[in-house]
Amino acid sequence: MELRIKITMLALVVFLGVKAQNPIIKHLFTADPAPIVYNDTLFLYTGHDVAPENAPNYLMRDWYLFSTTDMVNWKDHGAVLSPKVFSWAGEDAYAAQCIERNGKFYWYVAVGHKSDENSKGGFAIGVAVSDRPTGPFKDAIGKALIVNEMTTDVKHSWDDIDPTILIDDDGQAYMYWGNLSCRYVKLKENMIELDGPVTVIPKPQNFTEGPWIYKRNSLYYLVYAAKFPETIEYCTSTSPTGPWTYQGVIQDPVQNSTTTHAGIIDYKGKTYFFYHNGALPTGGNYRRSVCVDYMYYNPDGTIQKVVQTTEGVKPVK
Ligand code: FUB
Repeated sequence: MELRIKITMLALVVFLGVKAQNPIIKHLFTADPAPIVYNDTLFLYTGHDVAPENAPNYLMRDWYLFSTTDMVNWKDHGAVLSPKVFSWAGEDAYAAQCIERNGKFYWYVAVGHKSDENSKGGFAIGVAVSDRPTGPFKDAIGKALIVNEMTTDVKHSWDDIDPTILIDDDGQAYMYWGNLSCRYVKLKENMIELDGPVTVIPKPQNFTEGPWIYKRNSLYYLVYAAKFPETIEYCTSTSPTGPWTYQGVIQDPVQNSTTTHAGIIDYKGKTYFFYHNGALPTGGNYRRSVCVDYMYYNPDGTIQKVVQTTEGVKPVK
């Protein structure tokens, strides 16, 4: 009898162990997920929290890359980019997004700026480039694409963070970003030069930070972290330049972290919603972990509330 109970418990542990996919990265703290699909592989670019337990702020010194072809087995490619690549950058490696254009991979990053002739400091947006999704990446410009002095509608020094990119069907590229103010700018085809003025979007309802832009069935989606503690909410528009219509909440606050950050992608027939929480042992606001759950659209294109699970998603072939 005792043996049978032990076997049953073991089977349960194995069963639960196999099922508990979230957080998907368990051997280090990761944040700010940004997925892309390239050549049938899903590449997941993330931030990396290294703050000690009980630290009062972020400590983020590099960006990581993971990949999968089945949504449950993740390959760790390591810290493939760090602020050291940018001679003008300080140390803070905040949210970023890598996209592919014409066989090159452009990784837009939020990073601290040293005080120099181009900026007095604060957060800036830089671009790294590589011929492969896995790097090596180098500074694509030799200076920041956006510095704090270029945006003056809000006064804090970390308002130029969290870049996200859209390449529209006509080839025009746009970058959106911001903290407490959401802006966009057109990019030239080379992806490393501005192609017009920075435009401040009339504040999307509850906007805090972390925009994620994409187009689906001719509708543009501007998804973002809202309020604080953060939820994920979204607007839609028939144009990349707006006006934006508020559509509601996609994700409620997450376990054990005041921030969350959305990265949305279709892969092998399903839509995946990446985010972070603080659910790992010793995790918290500055020791976060990337998770993934399913996301579903209604027939009219609106998005159903994401159900956050510990099981995560099922393997795909
Ligand atoms: O990871 C640092 C910052 O926290 C990001 O830039 C924000 O989006 C929030 O997740």
